[in-house]
Amino acid sequence: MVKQGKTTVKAKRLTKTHTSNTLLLEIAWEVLNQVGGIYTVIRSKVPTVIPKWGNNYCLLGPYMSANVTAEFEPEEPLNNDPIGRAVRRMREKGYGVHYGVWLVSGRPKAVLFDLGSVMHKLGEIKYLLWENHGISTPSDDHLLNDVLAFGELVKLFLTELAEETKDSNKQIIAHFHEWMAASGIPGLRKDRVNVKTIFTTHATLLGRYLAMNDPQFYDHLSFMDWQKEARHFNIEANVMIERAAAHGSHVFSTVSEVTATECRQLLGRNPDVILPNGINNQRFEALHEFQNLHLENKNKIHSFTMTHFFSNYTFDLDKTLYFFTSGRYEFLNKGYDLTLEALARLNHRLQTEKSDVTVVMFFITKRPYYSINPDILESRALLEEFRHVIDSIKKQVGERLLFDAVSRKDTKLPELNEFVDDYWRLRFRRTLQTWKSTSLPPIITHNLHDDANDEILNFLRTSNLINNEYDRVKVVYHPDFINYTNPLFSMEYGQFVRGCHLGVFPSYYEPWGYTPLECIASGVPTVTSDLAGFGDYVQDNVPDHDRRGIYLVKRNKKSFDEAAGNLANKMYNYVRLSRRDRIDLRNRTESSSSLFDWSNLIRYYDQAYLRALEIE
Ligand code: U2F
Ligand code: UDP
Ligand code: G6P
Repeated sequence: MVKQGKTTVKAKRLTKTHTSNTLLLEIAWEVLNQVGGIYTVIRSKVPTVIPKWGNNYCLLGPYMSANVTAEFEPEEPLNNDPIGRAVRRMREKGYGVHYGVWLVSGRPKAVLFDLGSVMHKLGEIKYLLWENHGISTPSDDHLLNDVLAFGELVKLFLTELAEETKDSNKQIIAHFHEWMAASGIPGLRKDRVNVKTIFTTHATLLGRYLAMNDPQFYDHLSFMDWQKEARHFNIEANVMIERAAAHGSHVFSTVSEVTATECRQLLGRNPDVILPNGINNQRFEALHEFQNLHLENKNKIHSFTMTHFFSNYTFDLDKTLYFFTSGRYEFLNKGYDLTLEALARLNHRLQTEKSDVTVVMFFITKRPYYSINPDILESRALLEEFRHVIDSIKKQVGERLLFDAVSRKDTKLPELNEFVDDYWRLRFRRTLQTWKSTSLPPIITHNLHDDANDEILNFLRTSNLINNEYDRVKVVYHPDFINYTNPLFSMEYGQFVRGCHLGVFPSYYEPWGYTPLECIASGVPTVTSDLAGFGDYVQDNVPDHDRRGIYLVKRNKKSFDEAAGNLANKMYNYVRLSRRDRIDLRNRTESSSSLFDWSNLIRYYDQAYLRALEIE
């Protein structure tokens, strides 16, 4: 039995006979081209797909020259492979088609299309889209033009492939991800090309726009007039392509029940299957090492904390907990508003009960900025200076103490201060003097372009959550993603996650959401919400999620105030755990990650493929 969202379906099994008699093509804008989450879906899934489908599996994507050189190994298309023959037929007709291997784990075959090679036909493509499917497209939209070119090339390729296999017993499944890959679906159906089509949407275009602009999105969803709204946001052609793909595909799917509701309302078709997103656990697996990695990376974050706070005031690092949130800057969609409100409440509660715990909350997101705050860079330089001076003093004292010890007549301990030169004493004192600061530790690490209108900053300032010494909750807003080249942490994002104690992702709009899953795989407890696709999946499929350190904030049909209270309580309960409790919890969290590994979740894809194959 397979639990499919809120219903349970009797599962048939995808057998070796199915996979050896079927060519499976997965088509996405993000094949060898990282833009957002779909890249992660495809790439992380490959190692689970290849052992099943082998040479019958192939990815189709647009040829983006900048990415391709490093990750793509061109190969000669072979004549004994129908995919290779279809590539040759396309080339003979003058289309730019690259064939080779994507050099990632699993090494899948990939066919990449040169969009320019079909642009001369753009007028005709647009005319037929209007004539046959009633979709009129503007002429000056470059993205849309690229989407149509890609869709056409995919359609032509699948047509050639169907021609190549027509005398064999091979079937073809073409699995399209997101509207940007799927503009060829209506044409494939109209031309009755012998290909089974699956369309998976990872959000609806309108849903994302509406959720960002309407605080009562879910209440209004069932009354929305899709056409009126699409015109309002000036995305009518895009939405019509999305609808045409949804209605035209043999099997329609999305990534969560949450997005399925949106599909019903805004696309007018109920998804046939839900395809939850998994992870590739192997990429995270640290076996028994993961607790040590937490400590190691937490120490690196401690070093940031000392630099950031200790020139003004100090607190006990051993009683400091690191919370974080991360992702695109969508203040309401990602639940940053709720997180801030809950932090303010947590701060108040911890102050009232005179807690000796400090919570440092990081907001890791992307906003346009001019530079890193120079004061922070100076603190960093001073900390380095301290390290250098202290190392020199240590060395000097060490050498002199050894000399003193071996030449000493008595057994008295010498006065160590005497071993330090005046030069180093003075340098130490000077650094100390410059280090001491009277201004409060900054709440943001960078100088933003639009500091005055930033929603996170405005909240922090109006609620006076500005890193006062007496605050038990401190905030560090880092408006850039974290990586090695980023000087403040000098860590990769994954290491940063491991060093933290709790990931906070109470999204309002989130078709799936990889960030909480990545926390779990790293053994870091995490908060999600019942409005996020992942949270909804957990609610239905993992009844003991609390015990596993996967916390769900109830946002569905709850007021902002209730949800904020709920989140604040969850944070507070975490703060009250002892170190032993935290270690145990991390163990349970980490061991839960197998629930979300592709080896487990691939079964939903199998069901979709079986369903497609059953369609006459
Ligand atoms: C959905 O996530 P997506 O990644 O598809 O969300 P989008 O809004 O379509 O893409 C946003 C990503 O694109 C990036 C940006 C995001 O990572 O940083 N980006 C960019 O790099 N340059 C640009 O000019 C514009 C955008 C969904 F929302 C998630 O909940 C799911 O987890 C995911 C996978 O199913 O699909
Ligand atoms: N991420 C990152 N560096 C950061 C913060 C986030 O690489 O500093 C990545 C994170 O690992 C995750 C992705 O951004 O894979 C966000 O994906 P999610 O599904 O949560 O949201 P989406 O952007 O797709 O809506
Ligand atoms: C890991 C280490 C422990 C350490 C702990 C700190 O579990 O193996 O030795 O005590 O991290 O945990 P904490 O939750 O306090 O950061």
